[in-house]
Amino acid sequence: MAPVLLLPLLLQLLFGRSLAAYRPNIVVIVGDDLGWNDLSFHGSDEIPTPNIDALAYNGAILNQHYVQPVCTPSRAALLTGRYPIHLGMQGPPILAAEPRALPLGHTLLPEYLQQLGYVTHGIGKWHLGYHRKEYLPTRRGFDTFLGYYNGALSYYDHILETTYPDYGYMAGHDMRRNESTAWDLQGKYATDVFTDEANDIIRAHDQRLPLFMYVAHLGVHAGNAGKLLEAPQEEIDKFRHIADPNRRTYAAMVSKLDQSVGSIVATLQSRNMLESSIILFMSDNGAPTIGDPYPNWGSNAPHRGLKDTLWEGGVKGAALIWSPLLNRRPRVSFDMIHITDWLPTLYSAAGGRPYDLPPDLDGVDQWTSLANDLPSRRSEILLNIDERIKTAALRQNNWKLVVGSSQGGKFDEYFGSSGSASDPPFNFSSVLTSPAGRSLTSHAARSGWPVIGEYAMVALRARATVRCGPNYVSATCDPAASANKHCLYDVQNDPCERNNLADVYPTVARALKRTLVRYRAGLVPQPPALQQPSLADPKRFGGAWSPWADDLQSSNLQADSSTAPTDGPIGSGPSASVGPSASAGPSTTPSGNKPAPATAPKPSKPSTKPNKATTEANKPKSTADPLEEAPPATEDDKDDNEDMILY
Ligand SMILES: [Ca+2]
Repeated sequence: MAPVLLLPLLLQLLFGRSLAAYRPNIVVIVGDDLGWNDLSFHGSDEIPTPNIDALAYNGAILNQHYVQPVCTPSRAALLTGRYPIHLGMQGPPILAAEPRALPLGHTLLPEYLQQLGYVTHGIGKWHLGYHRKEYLPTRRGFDTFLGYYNGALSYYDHILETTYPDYGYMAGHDMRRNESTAWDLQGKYATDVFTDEANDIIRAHDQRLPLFMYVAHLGVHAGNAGKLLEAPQEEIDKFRHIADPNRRTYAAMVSKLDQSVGSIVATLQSRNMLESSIILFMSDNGAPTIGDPYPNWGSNAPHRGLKDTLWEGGVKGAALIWSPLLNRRPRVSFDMIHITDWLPTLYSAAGGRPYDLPPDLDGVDQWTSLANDLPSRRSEILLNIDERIKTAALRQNNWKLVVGSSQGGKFDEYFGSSGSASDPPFNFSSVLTSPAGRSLTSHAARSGWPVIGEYAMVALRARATVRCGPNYVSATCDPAASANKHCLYDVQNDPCERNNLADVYPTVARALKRTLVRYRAGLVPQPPALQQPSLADPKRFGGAWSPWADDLQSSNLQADSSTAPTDGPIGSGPSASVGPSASAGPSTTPSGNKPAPATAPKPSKPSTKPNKATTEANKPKSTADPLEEAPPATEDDKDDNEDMILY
């Protein structure tokens, strides 16, 4: 940390000015497994989120923001600016006893911001590997860290439990202050732990330096079996209008997350730091409404699918951005953004020079587009390719191709609460009187921005609410069962993925498939899913999950369990988890060392031309038949089966 902090101080001495004067504070808040329909600015009255809504209604609601289908790949994409297929991290989340991590050799977002003089703080979930100390957040760009290394834990006792069939039950504490175990925080609700840490950091921040704070909440991920959902009883009692007791507790967890956002915004305002801040809020993937072992009763309605699927319910992540640096706000943006874009976008917003970043990043600098409401610089997003479970999806302009199906298709339907007529009607004045609302109103009054009133909020909310549109096709497409194993949707006009147009527009389907095949050529295979419960067992480390492989050579990392735990995360089931005998190709090592460069050519960078399709998304929906909007056939339409093999 010391050499990094010396640079800005040296610059201050040389130029006699504060770096913070031209580098905005950046606060990224991530909700875990938070459903699309569980934020009230998307239209549901069931769970009011007035603080998050206040940011949304005063900033830009990002309604075409795509993430990865599960935790680890999303976080890897966020911090590297690279598609997980280029990291070998396109598969399931990292398990507690698995010697796997985000490969070294990639500069992470906090490291880039350190280079620009930022003080960097990581709070909450890491989930990018910890079996060796070199993979810890404190070794990868964060000056401080308060949080946990694994994917989930119980909210009060901060314990993660897991059971391996060949080994048995394991449990350990997983809360760290920097690299020390934070036993003193046991018993305190995790969302409050992270909120208090964020507020303490803001209060103590030296405003001569720019601040980067990554708040990766546990909320609203499920905890351990037997106490999946936990919230303070007084919070649960606010949601008596919700009949399902699990959904009621989930609502309280969302509410605690919302209050955390409000508290952080208010603390920034109390120190007059909002004026120079960017606040980005997102969910890392869709909610796992059902399923084992971590269902949370969240809702992605009206979208199809849920966490761990490539349907919109899994990968269209709720998101918003607020900043005085956005010149056109409030607004609802329908421009395509992918989670990989945030690294170059925030680096650019921080005053970094785009050409200082690696030219082969998958993320696109969207800062100018965001700040000035210009069309997205993207017309294409690779949503994922998982070569093990044989799934893939691509978004290109208004089209989306879905290939294969995860979890045997059991999450391919429509799940989750749509809200209910019996819910109390949404109270817009609660947005204005929330801590975030009051802070933003105060900030607006001081800086000359108009204060957003209830009438404007009603209009923004209506615009941000997804409506499924007409149903043209009677049969639901099942990509695992259909003859050509893919489904094609015009998601701009059919956001609920009900009308499979693959047979109507085979030309379009082939073109998207061809693009997927080109991406597939550059895929870094997933490393073997080793499991080492006997080495990782917290009993060896005083009861805390801790790095366990520092004394081992990579060649000695051998699986001592042939199967994944019985309570592994979604995506770690038999179809996604293999023993060491399953070769993952020669280019990666089980210790997570940097993969060898892929020799296959990468697909072209996303187009930087203005995206007509997404520009037009800002206009009212056309009632015209979307079937008439397909591009004309080309020479490429001649099928070329030998070139269309994905797996
Ligand atoms: Ca997640």
